[in-house]
Amino acid sequence: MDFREEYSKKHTLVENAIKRILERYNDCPATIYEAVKYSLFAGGKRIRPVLLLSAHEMVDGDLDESMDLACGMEMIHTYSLIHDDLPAMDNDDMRRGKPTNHKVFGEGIAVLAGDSLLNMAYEVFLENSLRYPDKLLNHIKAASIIANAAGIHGMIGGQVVDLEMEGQPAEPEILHYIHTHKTGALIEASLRAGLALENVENEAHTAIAGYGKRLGLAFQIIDDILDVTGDAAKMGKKTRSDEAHKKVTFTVVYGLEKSRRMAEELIEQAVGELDYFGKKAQFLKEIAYYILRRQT
Ligand code: GRG
Repeated sequence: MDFREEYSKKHTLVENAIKRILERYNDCPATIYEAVKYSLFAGGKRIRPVLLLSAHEMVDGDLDESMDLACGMEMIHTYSLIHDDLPAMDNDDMRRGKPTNHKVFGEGIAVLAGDSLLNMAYEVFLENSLRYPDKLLNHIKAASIIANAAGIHGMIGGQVVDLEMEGQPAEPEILHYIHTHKTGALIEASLRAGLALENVENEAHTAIAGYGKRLGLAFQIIDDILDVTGDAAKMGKKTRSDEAHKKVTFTVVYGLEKSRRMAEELIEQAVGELDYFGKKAQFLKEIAYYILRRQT
């Protein structure tokens, strides 16, 4: 199977699984159901769930077992985007080519839609773990990796520093902290959680974390580059938004060319980390190159 086919197959599996999970909530108040559904199905790339499933598959895991974790990860990601777009944060009107959640449903409902998605993720993790009593510890470990990465030691910590640093002089160390936490943490956690579901050697955990850290940072460097050079129509949101918010970014600190080179180097190193897994790592290696050439 070629890369596109494989990605699209996993994307569809995630799409269908999220739909099935959401149906369990269709008896809740209609407004919040619609608000949650609107952002969950606004056309995301589903990169984090695809990474989680692929890491699990690489160590011979059964995708039925990791699917709910993958969907929960996408719910956490979607919540973060809804909240990030709010007037109190980045105040963005468009996301994925559509009006942002608060533009359609109002700020109060958008806050609650984000909260609902975050809560839903942990409901899904806990319910799923009960289906695997023999592997309860693996499931708790995987959920705990994700919870940690989404919290103040991870994404929220990065977002706080990102907000605080707006308009401040760009220091490389702070930039690194923001990017590895705000964006990198969930990407790395997706991969580590996929592995945590199976009992693998310590070297495997080290290799996947090495891959995930580099991939996550490269993902955000590419995001910084696309914010300057990307096509707003293709991306479905305003470009040059970092400049407007006076954000600390790689392109500000290192310039476009050096940022691109740094992303390329990180991707090569990330791919190298996967050699540990031999041929089974082929798809994750290809995802790394996909991230490097992404236009959206
Ligand atoms: C509000 C707690 C909280 C955190 C927000 C994720 C985030 C932290 C802010 C988003 C700001 C942003 C656009 C960062 C760039 C990297 C990023 C997360 C891009 C969006 O992810 P993609 O490209 O989006 O995977 P899709 O739409 O494909 O799901």
